Amino acid sequence: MHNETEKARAAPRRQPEPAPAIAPAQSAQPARRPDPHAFADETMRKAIRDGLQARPRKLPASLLYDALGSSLFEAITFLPEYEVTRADFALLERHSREVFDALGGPIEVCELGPGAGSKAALVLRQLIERQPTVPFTGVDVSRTALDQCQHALEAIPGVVARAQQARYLDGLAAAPRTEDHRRLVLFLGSNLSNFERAAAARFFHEVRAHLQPGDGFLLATDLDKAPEQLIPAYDDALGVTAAFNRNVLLRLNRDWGADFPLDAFRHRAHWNAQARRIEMHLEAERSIRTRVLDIDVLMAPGETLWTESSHRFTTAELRGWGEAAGFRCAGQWQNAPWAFAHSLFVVPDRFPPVFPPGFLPQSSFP
Ligand code: AVI
Repeated sequence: MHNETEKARAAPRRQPEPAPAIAPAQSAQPARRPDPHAFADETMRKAIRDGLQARPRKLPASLLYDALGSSLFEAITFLPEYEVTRADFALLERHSREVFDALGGPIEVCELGPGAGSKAALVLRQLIERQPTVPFTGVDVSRTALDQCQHALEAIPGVVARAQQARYLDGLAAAPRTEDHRRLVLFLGSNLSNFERAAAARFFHEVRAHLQPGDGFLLATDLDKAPEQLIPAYDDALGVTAAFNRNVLLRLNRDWGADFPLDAFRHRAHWNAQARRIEMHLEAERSIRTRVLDIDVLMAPGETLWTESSHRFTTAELRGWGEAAGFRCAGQWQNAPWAFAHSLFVVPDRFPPVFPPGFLPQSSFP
């Protein structure tokens, strides 16, 4: 469940689920599932068309997250090679109370992309020991994910869980506030990894603009590490990540009228050292000819479709972005040997408003 920035624009972990297929009678057109979110559908159509015509060809990463893709991602989080999720849980287990202490209380929690709610449950079980009730809002574009999350949290006495079906920042703006509570925004699972770096830096400003003095932003991110350690996490022995990646072709065929032969594409995960990211591609093993939307796609053997980027960060880089957005970094906790960090950013009391770069005309600055 994710993703207004690169991830929300391009890679929410779960997209609005399409409605059941309605095949138009006697139509020569392949059946396409109408998307109830027509705007999202139009945005996706444009992204697919533009991406297929770009070089390298690049597809919106949100294509990875239909119902099957989200389930495959869930499976990835259990793979021995993919330590990201376990590191996130371990830090939440160890340091949530220090996060609460740093904020003071009482606290309300708002999670951007809560998935099935298991991380929120871990946090809220600890928070409920300190205050009689905890208001919680989960923000996601997926109704299914929100329902699962709400179900998981209902089991915790004292938690008042609400759902906002929206993109991250819209949902954050709309989430009702509880009087005299400090808001703790959770953005976990290293979802920031799937943003382009510039969008990641911008996201801090965007979140900051929706918070008040005393509020906190807890960000979980995977850190730089040796490619030998990282690549297996994106090219696992069981082939789950390969299936997760190839599911994009399945979606293009089913929902967008393409007929990519799935067996002609190989999953590729490679480390781009300069950009400090893992890139997932689908590499054509033979010549491919298909038509998607209204464009002909001709691929030579070895040519790829770029489906996702997953960036790595340093703690200093994250702190710098947070501080540039007007936060104070109140703590960073790291996991080892799998390098992963939780960073807590707090809006200082009495801090001048900070605007994203370009928000004000240049002449406004001295
Ligand atoms: C959701 N996101 C943080 C995952 C990642 O690690 O970038 C998505 C993923 N892609 C392949 N494996 C997992």
